[in-house]
Formats: sequence, structure tokens, C-alpha cells
Amino acid sequence: PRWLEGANPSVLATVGVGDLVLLDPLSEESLLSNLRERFLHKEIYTYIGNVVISVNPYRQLPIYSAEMVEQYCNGNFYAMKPHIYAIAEDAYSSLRDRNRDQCILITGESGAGKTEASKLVMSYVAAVCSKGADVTKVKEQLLQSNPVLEAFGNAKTIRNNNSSRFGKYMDVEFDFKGEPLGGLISNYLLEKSRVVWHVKNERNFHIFYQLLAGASDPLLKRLKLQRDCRHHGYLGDENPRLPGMDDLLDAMRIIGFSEAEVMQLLEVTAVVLKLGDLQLSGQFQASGMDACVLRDICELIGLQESILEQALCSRTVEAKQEKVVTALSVAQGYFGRDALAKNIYSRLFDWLVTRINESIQVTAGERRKVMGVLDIYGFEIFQDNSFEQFIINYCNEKLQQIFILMTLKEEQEEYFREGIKWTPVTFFDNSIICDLIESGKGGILVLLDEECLRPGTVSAATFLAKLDQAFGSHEHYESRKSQSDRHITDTSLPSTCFRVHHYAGKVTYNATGFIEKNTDRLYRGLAQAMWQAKHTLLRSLFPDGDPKKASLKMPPTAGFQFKASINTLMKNLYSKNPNYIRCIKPNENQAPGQFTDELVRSQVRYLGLLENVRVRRAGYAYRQPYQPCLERYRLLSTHTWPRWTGTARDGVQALLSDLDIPPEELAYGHTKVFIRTPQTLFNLEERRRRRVEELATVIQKTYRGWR
Ligand code: AD9
Ligand code: MG
Repeated sequence: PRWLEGANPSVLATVGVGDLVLLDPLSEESLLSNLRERFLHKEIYTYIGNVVISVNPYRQLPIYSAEMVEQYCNGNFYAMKPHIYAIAEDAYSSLRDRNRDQCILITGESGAGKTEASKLVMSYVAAVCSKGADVTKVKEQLLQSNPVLEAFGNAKTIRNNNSSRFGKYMDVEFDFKGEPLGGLISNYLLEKSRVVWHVKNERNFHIFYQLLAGASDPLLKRLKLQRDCRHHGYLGDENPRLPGMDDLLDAMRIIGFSEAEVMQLLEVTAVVLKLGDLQLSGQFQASGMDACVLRDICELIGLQESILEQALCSRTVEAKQEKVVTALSVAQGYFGRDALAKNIYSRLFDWLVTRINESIQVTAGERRKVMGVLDIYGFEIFQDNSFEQFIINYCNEKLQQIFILMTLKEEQEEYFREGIKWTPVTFFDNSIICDLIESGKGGILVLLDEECLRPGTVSAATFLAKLDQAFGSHEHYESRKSQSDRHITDTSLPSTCFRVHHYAGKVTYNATGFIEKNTDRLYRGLAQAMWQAKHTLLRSLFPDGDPKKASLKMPPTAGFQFKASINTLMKNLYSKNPNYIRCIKPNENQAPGQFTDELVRSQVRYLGLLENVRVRRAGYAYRQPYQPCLERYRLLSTHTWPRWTGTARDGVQALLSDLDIPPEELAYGHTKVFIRTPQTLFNLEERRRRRVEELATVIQKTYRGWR
């Protein structure tokens, strides 16, 4: 990275050190207090070499102005403080000038600032690339995809008022001049259970409240909704104040949605809400249905009431060419209703992403350059962890793996390029945990799929027994059974749970619900009912409802699909040059100026920051191209001061040998000098500081003499 390649006074002369590679001594404690000190001085960005750590300030800082963009864009990193713009500039300029595809990986826990960071990167790139009219349209479309996806995919949670409930990866494509042509968005695992249920003090997805608050009276009437959200079963009991619909509608228009499409989108959204209002009041059977709501829904989607009613309160099983219709219990009826609402919503979200992609996707065939931005959920350890946490943490294991491999790989490649001997670093390789989860030969996900497909009675207990049998002695797996086999008594692990020792810590998962969430089944009758609706958008969401296409084959499980999409993502990331932004949440209160040590410590631990610093300085902590190094330190030697006429490389060599620096501290590469320990650099800086003072005094005296 360019900003580190010169002797960078900004990295040394700020609050604490601007680059943790220079920490002395290096420990979790010193790392933590360096971050704290900087944060309290409103320095939220700190480097580890080319990695940027960002601590959420929870307040607007005056550091994102157009002038700031200008400064970082002019590439004068040496005099600049660590900043997210530096990494954006570095990625963008090497994409443009050196033709290397880039990816920006943003990780951190909920509320740490990932989504804000991704927006800052995107807006930086949008600001520095050309301003032609057709480019402006593309930029607008790319930027406006954010508010649309946030309306449908974000919600208020306890941890974050604007929490992304889906993972997002966006490839932005550029032409050879570095101008954006378009992009492609992939989304991962929307938390669809939120549609039908959320914990107290949290909320459903923003769009529902925005729609109720922002729609005109006629629109609301047309959608058959009530303005007050207390009238809607899936929403809470508060009417939150949220931005109106105008911005959202504008954004959709800019992206290229037609009025008809927007209307259809809102109608399907309304249907989801109405499903939550549908009471099934029969005493034992689900047939006593709220007739008004049923009628509303059916009018909205153009479907005969009896079809939906039938689908919601009974189930048809075909056996040997014979149809057997069984009535559902009330509980089963509600289960089906909620499953339908979740399914419609998540399919609608997928449609939204596909639709946006249609607008922003590039069709021309020329070779393009790509910058990918990944904003995905961070590692989660909750009180109660379920299938979702398991999937999310699996994803984070994979990201950690790619992080370690790529950081090491890059180090290795640089030493190779520079012709310097590389001594391998030892580090914790988490592939053993990835294998435990995803191995095709009997990893946890495969065993779960087997259990989901197995005929007969399956339950959390049978699933757990299966895991015990396979992993009873695995060093990263734990359960009551494996504990008792190892003569461990640990009452903190309930008998319905298993525990995985992730790289970031131990997480106890409750096996209950894994099977249902993985199978994610929608009664076939419901899909078929949706397919019969006249509403073209809704109908298009349920191709599996076409009886002609209905196969007996089970659709792929949620775990299987996620694994496939994560592995595609990994391949994509591996092919690019990685840039990391690691976000940290400083406190649990979403408050400015508060830095809770324990909270940050745990994040420092699971982001593997200490490990990162170790890898970064395993060989040589610091490196500089010869010319800037000579410029900075040449005043320290009589060989190079006041004048040096040879090559920069010879100059640096003459200079450093003159300063009695132990030779094992230094290595001379083809274009850079490498310094092994930070102390040597500090020592150089200190000598330089004293020398500058000395020279200043000399100059002062000379001036006085002149007067
Ligand atoms: V989640 O996993 O989606 O729940 P994120 O995405 O990590 O989470 P987000 O970017 O949404 O967190 O940030 C949370 C809030 O912190 C934002 O709504 C802002 O109010 C605040 N924030 C984050 N970064 C900055 C920043 N650089 N400057 C000012 C910030 N405020
Ligand atoms: Mg987010």
C-alpha cells in the first residue's frame, strides 16, 4: 500500500501509533489501549499494514468532506492520517492503473459500522471517477440500490437501529479508464423469521412502517392497510418515526422500476402484512378463518377465496394416485400461514435484488475490471444460538480462513518479488473447523441434510445423536455425550445443545429447530395456491407451485444453498486483490465517546487482530521504497548529507551502514528496504528528530548572526 511505503510521519506522529505494526511492546493490552487512546481523540481509523481498523464513533465526524476526498485522491498519504478513504483510493487506483481486480472485505459485529463503511467506500469511488453524464446515471443507480435494499432488508434491533438482516456482496464493474459501467449484487440469507416474529424492542423490516406512515390515503386504501401499525399482527405496538416513502420511491425510479412494478411490489408487501392479520379462530381446526381479511388478501392477489382457504386449513397428500385431504389443526394452520408470509417476503427480496441487477448489470463483452464490496454479518455469540448463528459463524470461519491465507500469501509474494528470503510463519489454521462444518464427507451440514431427508421420525435428539457419533472425539466439538466420554462434568452445556470451538470462541448451539429451519418447507398446497393467483409478480415468485413442474424431489435445504453460495463467493474473492476493513463496536449503547474495554477486547480477539499484526511483522515489520527512505533519513549521515549523487539504493545502504544498525535488522530488496523490528524504525525516527532540532538551532544562530 502506498501510504505505508514512504516513511510516513502521520503513522508515527499521531495519538498512539497509527499503524499497530509499530506497537512496542506488542500485546493484547497495548493494542487495546492504543485503540482506546486514539478513539477518545476521535481518531477512529488505525492501520495494520494495509488493513484498516474502524471504531464506530456514533457521531458525525467532519472527516468525509469533498476536500478530504480530494486530499486522499491526490495520493499524498504520507502526510495524511489513517482513513478509510486511503484504502478506497489504494484499491481504486490499483484497479485503474495496475489492472488488478479488487475486493473490499468489511467485517465486524452488528452495529460496528460495516454498512456505513461500505457506503463510504462507494461514495469515495463515485466521487473520484469521471463526471460524464452517462457515468453519472450508472453511479446514481449503484448508489440508490442502497436505500431500496435497506428498506426491505434492514430493521431496528437491540444492537443497531438500522441493522442489515442480510449479507450483501456487490461487484462494481469498470471500463479500462476506470469509469463505472454497472454492477451485480448478491444477497445472502435474509433473516426472514423476522417477518412473523421479533423480540421486544426490536422491529419488523423498515418497509412495513415506511409504507404505513408514508403512503397516501388512497394508496393505503388500495392496499387495504390501516395506518396505525397496532392494527397489524406482525408489527409491534409502536408507530416509529421513519423517513417517508418519497426517498424510497425516488430511489426505485432512478434504478429504473416502472410505476406498475412499484405498485406490484407494494401490493405483495401488503399481502405479507395482511397474512399476519388473518386469524384462524376454529376451535380445533383451522377452518374458522377471518373472512374479511381473507377476502382482502384474495382481492389483492386475484385469487378465489376458497383456494387460499383450502390451502391454509387442509393438506393434500398424494399417495398411489389417490388424494388424501386432511384438516389441519389451528397450530398447523398458523404455522402454514407464517411459513407463507416468510416465503413470500424472502422471495420478494430475492426478486428485488434480481430486478435491481437487471438495471445495473453490464452486458457488453469487453474485459472489465471489478471491485467487489462485501458487507456481511459478523461473528455472533448470543445467549441462545440457533441455526442462523450457526450459518453466520460458518461464514465467518470461511472469511477468517481467506483472511489468513491471503494476508500470508501477499506477504510471501512481496518477499518473493523483492528477492528476500521468507521464513514461514506459524499461525492457527482454522480449516479443521471449516471441515467440521462443511466437509462433503460427513460435516455437520451434510449430517443435518441426511437427517432432514431421512424417512421416519427425526428430531433434534436424533440429529444430536448423529453428531455425537461422528464427532464425539473431534477437538472442536462438544456435547453432553462427548463430555461424559471424556469424563468432564459441565452443567453449562444443556443436553439439547452442541458446542463448536470456533476460531473466535466457543459457541453453544441449540439443536432444536435446526431440522425445521434447514428444511424450510412450505406446504405444497400453499405454493400451488400462490401460483394460481392472477397477480403477475406474486405468481412469478412461486414457479414451484406449477403442478406440472412439481417433482417429488425435495428442494435443496437452506444449509446446502448457503454453503454453495458461500463457496462461490470465496472463489470470487480469491481471484481478487483483498483489502480489509475491520469494524469495531466501542460500546453497547450506540453512544458517542464511550469505549468499553471488555467489549472491544472480545472483538480484537475474534477479529484476530493480534494474529494479524504478528503475521504482518513476522518477517519485516516495515518496508519503504529506497527514494523516500533516502529523502527522509539522509540528513543523518555525512555520506548522504547535504548531497548524494549515486542511486537511491546505494544511498540508503551507505546511510544505514553508517548508522551502525545491526545487519540482521535490514534486508535490501529490489525496490525497497525492509526493517525487521519497529524499534529500529523508532530509533531512526528519534535520531532524525534530534538532528532536525540541531539543524534548526544552527539555522536560528545563523539568522541571528545576520541580523
Ligand atoms: V449490522 O451487522 O448491519 O447490524 P453494521 O452494518 O456493522 O451493523 P452500521 O454500518 O449500520 O453497522 O452502523 C451502525 C450505526 O453506527 C449507523 O447507523 C451510524 O449511526 C453509526 N456509524 C457507523 N459508522 C459511522 C461513521 N463512520 N460515522 C458516524 C457511524 N457514524
Ligand atoms: Mg449493516
